[in-house]
Amino acid sequence: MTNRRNFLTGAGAITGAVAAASVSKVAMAALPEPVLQTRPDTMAPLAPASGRPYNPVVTLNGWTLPWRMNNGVKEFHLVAEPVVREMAPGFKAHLWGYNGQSPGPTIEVVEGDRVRIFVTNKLPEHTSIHWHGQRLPNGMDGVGGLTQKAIEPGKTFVYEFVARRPGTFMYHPHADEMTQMAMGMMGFWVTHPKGRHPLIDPVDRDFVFLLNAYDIDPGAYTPKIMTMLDFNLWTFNSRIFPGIDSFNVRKNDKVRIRMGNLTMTNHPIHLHGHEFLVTGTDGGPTPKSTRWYEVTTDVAVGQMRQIEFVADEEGDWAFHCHKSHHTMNAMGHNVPTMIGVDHRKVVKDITNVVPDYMVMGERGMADMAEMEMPLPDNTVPMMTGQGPFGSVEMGGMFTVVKVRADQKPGDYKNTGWFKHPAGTVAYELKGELPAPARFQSEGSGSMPAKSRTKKDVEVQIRKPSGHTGH
Ligand SMILES: [Cu+2]
Repeated sequence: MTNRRNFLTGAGAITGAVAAASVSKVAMAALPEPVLQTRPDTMAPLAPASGRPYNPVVTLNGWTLPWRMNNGVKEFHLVAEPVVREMAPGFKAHLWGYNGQSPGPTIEVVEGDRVRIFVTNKLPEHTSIHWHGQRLPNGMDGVGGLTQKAIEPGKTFVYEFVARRPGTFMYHPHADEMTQMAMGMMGFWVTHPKGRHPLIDPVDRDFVFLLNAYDIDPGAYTPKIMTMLDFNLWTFNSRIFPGIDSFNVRKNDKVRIRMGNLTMTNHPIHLHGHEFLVTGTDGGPTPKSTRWYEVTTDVAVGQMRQIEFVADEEGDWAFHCHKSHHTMNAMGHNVPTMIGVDHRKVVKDITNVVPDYMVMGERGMADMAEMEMPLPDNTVPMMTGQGPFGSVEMGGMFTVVKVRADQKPGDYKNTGWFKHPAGTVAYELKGELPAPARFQSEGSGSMPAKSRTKKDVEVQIRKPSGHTGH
């Protein structure tokens, strides 16, 4: 993680070039300088330099957009443009986004703030921005064709409204939406309450990220935009495990995690080791009477959820989508299940024809994580990630909440793997196994058939389909 000073210094050099390329010098004077980010790291929270105070959020593998105050109005400048996003070390994607990254920067304001957002279009086609969940004048809602003219390439539009409702929001185009969202155009928005709010508790750490998905063939750089369901990269903020940073918190911190779903399927998000409450949606904070403890919450398409918990158990706690295919990276989907199939007899025949033939998945797919298979450039293994005890065998929508007693308040640094106290790790049993106690009812069912035969049924495995057995 870098500090704010570093990233502003780094962004400064790029800013000039963008400004010159996008708008004239005269027009520029009226616009706040666009701030760009070229790195995919989780940036330190951006403490408000002007306007009313609040406790800033931390964007997972992202950053918050600085603003300038102009006669009491908070002015932001978003630049819609092609970007290169590192999705994981060794894997870069050519996406579209805002201000150098996909997703775009998080926008943070305070309830009651008047906000003016300049949107410059540097894409090869027109765009618009819809401010998902906000109360605003209809003409500021950002639906191309319906509430405004689309923003043509090279043009800058201005959106202006008062952030009336505190809560968790997002922004995304409402013009050629399928293409532009498949390419990564989206961002997070948080409106902080203007004072103590009966339904919004102060927290020690407040994290945000978007659930998104891409279809990029192994070795390719650009997403396939026509894909509707069969995506192969399931991402938190356009990052895949092991490229997603951990949530680093101090023991007993009250933690809030806000997430929004801009994929085309639902994601049951699961936290290990703690129970949480869903304290808000994109409709605002939830009434207290509707809150109950859970360890998984489903985030449906186009929804936002904010969860809260007290991180009172030290350790490295998995945090992931519970759809097991969403914790995998790019893979071929047409792989037959080979578990339990004895390949020994056929392997010899096949290797006569295909010398490099390799038997996969005979004992499950875990071998895939360790196999040093040749991969094309610019991709990552299907399941990977080295933990302190071996491969984590994960990908996609997976990260870790690291709860540490010695994490300093306000410090978001990753301090490495948890050191488990002696005697608290699952261990291998050495010595003789006790005889298993069994019930006598195996296979009987709740209502045994009248004339059940004792004969074993033989099952033949015939896969892949299209092949006939012998
Ligand atoms: Cu999922």
